[in-house]
Amino acid sequence: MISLKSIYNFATATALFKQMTRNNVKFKPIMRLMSTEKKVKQSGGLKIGLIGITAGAIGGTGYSIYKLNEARGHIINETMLHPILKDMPKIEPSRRVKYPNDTSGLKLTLFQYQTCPFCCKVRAFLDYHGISYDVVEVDPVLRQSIRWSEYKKVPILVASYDKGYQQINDSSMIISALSSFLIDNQQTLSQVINFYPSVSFIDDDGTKKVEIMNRYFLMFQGTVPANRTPEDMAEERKWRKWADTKLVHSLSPNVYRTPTEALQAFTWFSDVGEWERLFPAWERALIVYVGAFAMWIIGKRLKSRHNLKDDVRISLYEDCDFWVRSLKKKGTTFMGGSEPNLADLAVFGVLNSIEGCDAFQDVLRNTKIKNWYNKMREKVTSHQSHTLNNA
Ligand SMILES: N[C@@H](CCC(=O)N[C@@H](CS)C(=O)NCC(=O)O)C(=O)O
Repeated sequence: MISLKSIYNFATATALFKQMTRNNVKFKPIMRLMSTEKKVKQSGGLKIGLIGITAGAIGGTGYSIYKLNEARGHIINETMLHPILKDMPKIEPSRRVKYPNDTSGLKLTLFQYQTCPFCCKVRAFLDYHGISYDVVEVDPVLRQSIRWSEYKKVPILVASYDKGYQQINDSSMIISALSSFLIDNQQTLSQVINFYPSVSFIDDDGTKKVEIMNRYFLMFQGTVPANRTPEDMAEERKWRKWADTKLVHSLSPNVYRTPTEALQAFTWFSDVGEWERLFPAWERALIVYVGAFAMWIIGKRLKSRHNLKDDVRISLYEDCDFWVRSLKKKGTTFMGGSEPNLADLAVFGVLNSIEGCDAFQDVLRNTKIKNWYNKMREKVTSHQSHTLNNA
């Protein structure tokens, strides 16, 4: 599931428009008023001219200063992106996932949407390694349960440790930081976080973007695990990035391809996210119906933004086949060899987020991914407390 902020904006814009029409706000008279203002009598031409030049000079200087400052302000060090919280946000978990063999020593709370591909990646990682965690299911439209956070996307992970509560944002960063911490436990979690500085910048389209440096890198202060080589770690990073920047973009246009499919997807999101138990009926109905409608519209825009084929299913099949072909070329069951690595878990997590949608059944029927996917499912759901320690 993709940014439901857009749904919220869409809903707000619709409400605003309705209110304006209800209040009889008329657009034509406003335009007429603007044109009559232009007809101000041209008396005292010289005086007006001088005022104009002065105002222009002041305005121009101000604008130049603003532009210069803006250029300098393009890169901002976001030191507070992963803050240490003094208190745990006071929100009851929606459910607790407990693995009896968990030896990580971590106490984690995951703020998530059950079917967000980025959240599914994090859960695939935690479940595969048998690391226990609490879940707070966030309402994707109102998002009250992450109001305490300046970062407004999910997943957000809060890890409790001796000095407080470490907030970690961004799925890939969460996975890299936890892996690094668990493999090389000479370092504290906060020390690990320092390896992932963030910068923000204003993108060409004027929006603020945040880039987390090194987010696909594992960081070791002590020894590098004996079973890893620089080449296999580079390959793992490459596929993790592919899952985030390529595969994930095929999902929305496929899942929300028609109004019926969009509604079917949201009905499934509601079931697995337990929206009926967690949210009031009106809120659930708002998310399902407004969400399905808005995402059906937005899905079309995403299709052209990410250059998907006219028949969007083909793009999704091609991505899945590309992954399977690469595995075949490697000649191993998983990208990680005989056991999944972070690349397998990322691709699995992304696809797992649409498991209840028609698009996923079509993928199983029309590509060769089923064999790998089912093996991954078995690995992830067996929670065997795979040790991450440096062996
Ligand atoms: N790079 C982030 C992306 C997270 C993301 O975009 N999450 C979506 C949900 S699938 C979200 O929270 N969107 C809300 C918004 O954009 O305001 C990650 O990997 O965690």
